[in-house]
Amino acid sequence: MSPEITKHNGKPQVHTLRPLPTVDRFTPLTPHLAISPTVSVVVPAMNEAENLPHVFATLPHWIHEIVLVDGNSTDDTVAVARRLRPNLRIITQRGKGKGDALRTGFAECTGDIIVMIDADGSTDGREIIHFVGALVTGADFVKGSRYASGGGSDDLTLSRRLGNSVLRTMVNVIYGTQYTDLCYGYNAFWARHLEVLDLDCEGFEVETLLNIRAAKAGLRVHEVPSHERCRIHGESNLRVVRDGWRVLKTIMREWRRPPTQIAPAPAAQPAADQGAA
Ligand SMILES: Nc1nc2c(ncn2[C@@H]2O[C@H](COP(=O)(O)OP(=O)(O)O)[C@@H](O)[C@H]2O)c(=O)[nH]1
Ligand SMILES: [Mg+2]
Repeated sequence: MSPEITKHNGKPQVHTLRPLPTVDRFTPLTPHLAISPTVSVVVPAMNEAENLPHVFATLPHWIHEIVLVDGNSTDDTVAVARRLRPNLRIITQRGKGKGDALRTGFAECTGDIIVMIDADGSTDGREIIHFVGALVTGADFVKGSRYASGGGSDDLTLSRRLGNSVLRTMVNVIYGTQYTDLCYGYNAFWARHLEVLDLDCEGFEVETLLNIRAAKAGLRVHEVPSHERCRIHGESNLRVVRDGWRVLKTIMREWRRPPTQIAPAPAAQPAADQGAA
């Protein structure tokens, strides 16, 4: 490999360029973009039988696997899911809550990238490519944001908007982040970061915990605009006061907890790989 010569403080520096790892398989996402990592989508679902056909219809064909974590649904969630996608992996959650469901689902994923998406029709699978695009171009963790330019929500009530705004400001001040959104269920990350994210929560505080742990671990967090629609059928399981209180407790508890160290990055990061050894 020929050396690259650059100048630092006027003195020539000789670097040997590190070769890119050979990749033997690419999945085309669009006529212009193909990627080598595989993508798992985790869908927590509790009584979402009526919504699943809409949700699955938006998922791109190039996804490697869908992991549906059923919260002991009393409707036909499992049967509908199986009928729609016979290859889908269904896991029945042992514990309770969305956080517990996601933790269970993440542990079962075999893909390189994990995307979390809701089963109520509020999150659009056609946006997954934006999350994956940000990850393959250098991000460690990608947050969907309803407040970023181009994002939005049809589903945020005034109390949720206020709560999210106060809690997000607290996180930004305490953890030095610049998040525009906090409690949003559409996020994606490299599976290799599961260890530092170290999920250990039960309920709707799960997104807050992921966002805080990603920041504390020094992960490169990007936001992509996302549009949240209203849930199509059924009612939200979230209770503003109960779950807002859980989020607040999580923010304070994490403040005292020592940061989790980032694992050394493997050679899949384009920015690092193009650099000098
Ligand atoms: N497996 C499982 N999924 C859950 C649980 N609670 C909520 N969910 C799912 O998490 C997603 C978001 O929940 P939702 O009630 O819509 O809350 P909201 O989006 O904050 O209003 C939906 O897909 C729910 O089916 C649970 O205890 N277990
Ligand atoms: Mg919802």
